[in-house]
Amino acid sequence: MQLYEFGPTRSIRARWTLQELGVDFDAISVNLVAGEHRRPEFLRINPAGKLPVLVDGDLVLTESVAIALYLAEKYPNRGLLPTDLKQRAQVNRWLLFAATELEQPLWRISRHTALYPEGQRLPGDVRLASEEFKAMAAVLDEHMRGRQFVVGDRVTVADFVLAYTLDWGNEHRLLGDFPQLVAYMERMYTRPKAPLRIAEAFARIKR
Ligand SMILES: N[C@@H](CCC(=O)N[C@@H](CS)C(=O)NCC(=O)O)C(=O)O
Repeated sequence: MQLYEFGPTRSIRARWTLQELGVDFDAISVNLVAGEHRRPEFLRINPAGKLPVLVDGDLVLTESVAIALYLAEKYPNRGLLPTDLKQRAQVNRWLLFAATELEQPLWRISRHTALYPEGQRLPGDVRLASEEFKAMAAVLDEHMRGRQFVVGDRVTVADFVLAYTLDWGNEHRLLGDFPQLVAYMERMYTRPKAPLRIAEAFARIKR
């Protein structure tokens, strides 16, 4: 398997799952800062020009959450997905919650604080998105009361996706009201196979 990735990005969700599964893979770094994702050879792999991409034989898979799910399903005996249908539905629920309710406001904040050209950034949208993120973080915070993992009593792929997404929120200093979420995220990142935190991965970028 090959993982096309770039350190501090959503690639972390795929790398985390691969590392927890203990699966061998070739890591191919595509430097977004240097614009390598717009080169024709990468666009042939993902015409959207985005990371991560997993290649497994003839399967070329984009979308970080789909990659994490595919990997967990490919190795069912590693137990990263519940076998019970209702628990599995809850895993899907939290994966989608991460990718829509939590991530979308974070993506807007990242774009309007760092990615868009300065003249096109909208501080008003950063304020709105911050409030929207916090309202949804409060829902997860309440859910996590007394829990170690987001679904059931063992780790699932939803924990990796959520922990990375919370780290992203932490980068934007949005977790201040949620010490329980900070504790959950930090607990997940102390797992022996956890990837680098976003800040650490950023610090390692070769510019
Ligand atoms: N929904 C996609 C989003 C992928 C995405 O936007 N990746 C970013 C890095 S986190 C990227 O490659 N950006 C390059 C660009 O948009 O030009 C996923 O979860 O994989």
